[in-house]
Amino acid sequence: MVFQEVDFLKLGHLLSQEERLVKESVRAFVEDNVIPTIEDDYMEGIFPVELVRSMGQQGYLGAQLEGYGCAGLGSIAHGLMMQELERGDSSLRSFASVQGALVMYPIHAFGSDAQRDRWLPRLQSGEAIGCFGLTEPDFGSNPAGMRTHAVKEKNEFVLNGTKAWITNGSVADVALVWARFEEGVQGFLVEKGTPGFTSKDYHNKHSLRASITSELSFDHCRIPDSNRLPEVQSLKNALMCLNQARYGIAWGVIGSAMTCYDSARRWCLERRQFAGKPIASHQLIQNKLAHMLTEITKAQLLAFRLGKLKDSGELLHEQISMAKRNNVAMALEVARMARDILGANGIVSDYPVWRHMANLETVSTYEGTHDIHALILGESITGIAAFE
Ligand code: TGC
Ligand code: FAD
Repeated sequence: MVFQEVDFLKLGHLLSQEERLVKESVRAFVEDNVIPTIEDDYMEGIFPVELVRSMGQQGYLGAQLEGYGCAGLGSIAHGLMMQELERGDSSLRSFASVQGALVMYPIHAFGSDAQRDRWLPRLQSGEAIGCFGLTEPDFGSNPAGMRTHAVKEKNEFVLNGTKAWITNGSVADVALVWARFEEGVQGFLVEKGTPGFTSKDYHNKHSLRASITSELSFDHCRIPDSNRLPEVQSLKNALMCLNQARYGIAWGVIGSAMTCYDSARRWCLERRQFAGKPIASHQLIQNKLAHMLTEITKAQLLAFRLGKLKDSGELLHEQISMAKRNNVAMALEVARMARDILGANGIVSDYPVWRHMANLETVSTYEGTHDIHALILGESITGIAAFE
């Protein structure tokens, strides 16, 4: 079944030729390589790792960066890429977010020339996989409390601690691990096979089932000085990485919402109840469709404006918080409404709705929960931090 574009305000008219091409080519990639198999992968709890190299070849990894083989896309094109990947499944957008925004971006921005030369081309092509370890079992929303720490011994750092809920953890060739060192927080590149570095996957997830999530442990791992990101000053550098990923999420979830809305619209035109009329003929159903389309359209406007601000260098992290918070909540609401409209069929894997709905529960929690983003906005409005 061919997906019908959701563009009520004709925002497509505002796109450049390059932006349109990016959207169409990622959409075709997802239609051909993801949609036919993703329900099975999801049900079996498998990340389609074979897609990583193709995503690299297509230029989807670190596409917002310049050099090292990266596509150097503008922010709107990059956002549309995330939208189309997430229309397939949040696991693909998540993979691209972690690789591009949380691993390649910090190496690009805060790494040494040697680190950039060693890792960026391989991460861009998908030859290597990265992961980002910030969260710990006891410190999620408040990473500043982290216990993972590094101690300097001659030309090495000795790293100890545990990171929790790490996307790509067990398949990563390199883990960017944030650890307390003396007064500040530093970022370390911990390579696969480093003695004392182990990982264990979570196998009991009801959400993001087509994604790998792992716990990472560091037991007296010896990390050479050359694997510390030299330009990192503090935890603020880790928060800067989150901005890049949250931007991608604000766009990505529009893809999930679009496909749920499209499934519901088609379904209610076909499904007949009471006097043989399609359920689409009832006002209550139409009210739901009107609400879904309006909320998707508002989210598109928000994402579009965010992209323009990002390109002009004016984007504030509070603005990203507003868009991440609003757009994920919008997508979750649209997915739940679509689930309702499909009735019993809303819970089976013949339709993409339940999978997106369950994925979006994670997306609402990771990269700053819905309420943490409210507090970030609250601090921006009042000047008072209400986290403690
Ligand atoms: P706070 O005292 O508020 O700030 C310290 C300094 O950092 C600045 N800052 C930021 N700068 C850039 N970008 C941001 N997003 C920033 N947020 C804060 C701030 O202005 C200050 O600067 P300065 O110059 O005054 O020193 O720091 P805090 O430790 O109290 O943190 C506040 C809080 C709660 C907002 C922060 O900890 C937070 O964002 N918590 C949420 C944690 C989170 O989002 N974790 C995500 C883990 S990674 C993940 O989930 C990957 S999922 C996979 C995928 O993306 O697909
Ligand atoms: P908590 O911080 O314990 O929050 C629990 C609840 O309390 C939430 O509702 C929250 O809003 C609320 N709360 C917390 N503090 C306050 C407060 N001050 N005021 C009011 N309410 C509050 N992390 C990584 O570092 N790298 C990854 O690759 C990664 N991938 C992930 C993949 C998946 C599938 C999942 C589920 C998570 C992933 N995470 C990752 C972790 C994610 O970032 C954290 O789950 C998230 O930051 C929230 O932390 P927490 O789960 O510990 O919840």
